[in-house]
Parts: sequence; C-alpha cells; structure tokens
Amino acid sequence: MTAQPSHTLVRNSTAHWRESDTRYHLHPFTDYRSLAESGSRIITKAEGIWLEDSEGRRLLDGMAGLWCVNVGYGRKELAEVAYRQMLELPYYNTFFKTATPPSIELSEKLVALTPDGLNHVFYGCTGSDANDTIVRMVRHYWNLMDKPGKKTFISRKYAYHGSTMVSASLGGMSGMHAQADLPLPGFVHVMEPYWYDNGEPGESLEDFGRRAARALEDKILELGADQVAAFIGEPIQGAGGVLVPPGSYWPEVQRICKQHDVLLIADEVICGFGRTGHWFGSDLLDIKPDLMPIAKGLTSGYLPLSAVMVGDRVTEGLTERGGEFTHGYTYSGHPVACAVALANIEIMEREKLVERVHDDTGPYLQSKLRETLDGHPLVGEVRGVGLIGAIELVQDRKTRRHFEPLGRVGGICRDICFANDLVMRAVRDAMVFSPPLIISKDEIDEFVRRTKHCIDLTAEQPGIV
Ligand code: PXG
Repeated sequence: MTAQPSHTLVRNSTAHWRESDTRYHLHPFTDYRSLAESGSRIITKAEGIWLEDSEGRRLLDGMAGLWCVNVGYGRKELAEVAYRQMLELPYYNTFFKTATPPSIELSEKLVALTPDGLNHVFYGCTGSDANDTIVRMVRHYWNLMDKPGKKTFISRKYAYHGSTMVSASLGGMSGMHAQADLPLPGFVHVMEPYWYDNGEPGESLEDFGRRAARALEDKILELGADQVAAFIGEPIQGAGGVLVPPGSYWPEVQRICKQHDVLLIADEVICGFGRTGHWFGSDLLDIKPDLMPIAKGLTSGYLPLSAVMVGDRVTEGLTERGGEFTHGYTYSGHPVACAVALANIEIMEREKLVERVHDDTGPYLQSKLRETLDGHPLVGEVRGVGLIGAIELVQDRKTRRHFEPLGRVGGICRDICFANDLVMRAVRDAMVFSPPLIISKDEIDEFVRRTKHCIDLTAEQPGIV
C-alpha cells in the first residue's frame, strides 16, 4: 500500500503498464532487478500463431505460449463454450459424491484417448499439482499394498515436473533445488538420456540409450527395490532442453520398472495432445505408464486444467483397500475448464491436427530446419520430432564442446530472437521451440527464416566465433 501509482503516465499506455508491472507484480522465473531495468513486453492480443504487443508489433510465437496453445490463439468456439457453461453452471465441486456433466464427459473422453490401461482420471489445475497428486496417491498405494518402505521417487537430471515443493523435488533442476533446499527427502535423480552431453566418444546412440537406462537400474539396486516407489520421466524432456532419448532407452526403462516392481509415471504435460505428432509421447515411444499427468494442451491453455490418468493397478488398490482418499482441490473437475477441454479436443479431432503434425507439418519443419542450419558454425545439432525441437548452439561442433559459461550464448540468442519478433526459449545454450500445432507450411518457412537470421546475428556478436 505504500507505493503510489504514477499519475503522470497515460493509463493503459505501454509506459504505464510497464511502470505499474515492475512496481506491483512479481513474475515467475524472473530476475526482478533485471526486469525493473528493462521492463516487460506487454502482450495484448493474439491470433493463430501470432502475438501482438502493446506497441502493435507482431511476434511469431514459436513456443505456443509455454508449450501449451496447441490449437492456436483466437478460437471463438472455446470462448463460446466457456460462456455457455458459465451461464449454465459456473462452478460446482466433485467432492462428497457430486459431479458435473463436463467433468464426467471429459473423463470418458480422456480414458478413450490415452494409452490402454489408464481408465480413471483425477483432476487438478496445473501440471505441478497433478504431480503432487501422484506423489500422494503413490505413497498411499504402497502403504495399502503393505509395502510402506517403497517411498523413494527416482527422476532425472534436467527433468521438469513443476514448481511446488514436491514437483520441484521430482524435477532435476539444480537452480531450483538450490533456492529452497530441495529435493525433499525421498527424491533422487539419475543421468538423463542426453546424448549430446553424456554420450561417450565412439559410443553409438543405442548403446548410450541402454547405458542411460542402466543408471536407473543401478540406482534401484543401490537403494533396494523395496524402497523405490516409482520412476518419473517425460517421454521427451521439454523444459530441460528437448532431450530426445535414443530408441533403446524407454523399452529398457520399462523392463527395469517391471522387473523391480517400480511404478512408471510418464509426465505428458508437454508431450501430450499432439505435440510429437501422436496424441501422447507414450504412443510415440510405446510407453505403458501406470500414471500419467497431463495439462497444458488439454485445454490449449485457454483455462487452467490438469489431470492424472490413473492405471488400473493403482485404482484397484485405492478402491478395494483405500477407504477415503483424503486429497483434492477446490477446482478438481472444474466444469468450465472441463467443457473447454472437451471442445479443444473436438477441434483437434475435427481438424485432424495430430495427423497433420505427424504426416505433414512435423516432418516439414524438422527437415527444413536441419537443411537450413546444416553446417552452420554455431549449430551442434538440431533435434526434435513433430512440432517440438531444439537447436544446440556450441563452440565446437566436432568435439561437441559447449560455450562457457553455459547459458550465455543461449541468452544472447533468445534476446536477439525477441528483438526480432520471434519467441524462442533458451535452455542453457539450446534454443527450444514448440509452435502451435496449427502452424502452416508458409508460417514454418517464416519461422525457419527468422530462426536462421537470429542465429546468424548471434554468431556476429563479439567474441562468439
Ligand atoms: N510437467 C512438465 C513436463 C512440464 O513441462 C509441469 C509439469 C508443471 O506444469 P505447471 O502447469 O504447474 O506449470 C511442466 C511445466 C519453460 C516452462 O519455460 C515449462 C513449464 C512451465 C513453465 C515454463 O520451459 N512446464
């Protein structure tokens, strides 16, 4: 209450918004001093894959917001569905033996869409709370199974599973751990299947994939299988830098989990809903998870909604032995969010967006980017599948040597992209992308043209090549 709003600036002008924003608003994942120096770019509108800022400049959104606006911006149909549902029933809960038609219909739809064996849905609002739900549910499950020792969760370095205390503990981001004395007890991490960093000279991709999976088995043996509750992994690690695992990795992980009676959690928050050209990353990589968190593309970001798809084994344990499961959120199964999710899935089906990414735009983007950047002095590798990928910027392509300090060149490139009206994220020095699934081939050409231009500009910065 001590800060006074500025009266000298015109309300709803860019200058007013910037000033007010830095004065009152603490942003997520932001260095506050640096934000105060530069101010925010204020995004006011969007249509298709294009954002517009408060100064009328159009930006190509190569990230679909935060990997979520799969059906693109400006879908009136989703607004109308939300409006109608709000008039009909804006809110009711799903606690204490009540339900609403949208939450029931969406559950049926999700069970039909997701991999076999995931036949029940538990709702939340964010990917983070979905992962908290999973940890609560799995700990309860092993207690019910008279195996109370099985409490440790194994995850991987560079994993991202959310930002709450538990989901950040599941994640493998050292910067996040450092700030809050994480991980909590009972969360451990093993090597990620990141060939570019971890592959030995001369080691084949498939051999590396098996070695990365062995890191999981070694950890289970070290802890004792009777102590291990579950393994969690994103089919393709997204926020960790779009780490596409070798083909040998997931089958081996699956074998190991089965052999040691460790539950398998596939975090589909980014990979789900068509991102890879399949409905789920688990379909692409033939993963059969026991539990599967979903969010983001579930509503294309139009409203917050997440869910945990729960496999029969866990559901049966909870149902037959569990009594009341003492967990849930006010907004679990929110009727408006569920109605929007249903309409969003309907759009994806009607417009055959998954097929389009699989057969057409995914391969087109991946090959065009590889051709365009082939031999570029700054580009170590282009990786990805469907409409998710990364461009690894490196000091030396032959020896796969990174720039030092790691992250500096990525940050420079990201800022150049932003100044040139292209939204791409930098993860360390990997430029990551995940445009809306409705991106056209002409727009892909424009995306690739802008990307190359910005990487060229990065290479021209003093002290880079
Ligand atoms: N799992 C995965 C795989 C994610 O990518 C979450 C869980 C957590 O979801 P919520 O809805 O709680 O944010 C995520 C989120 C980035 C970025 O900059 C990535 C995410 C969120 C915010 C930023 O890459 N992923």
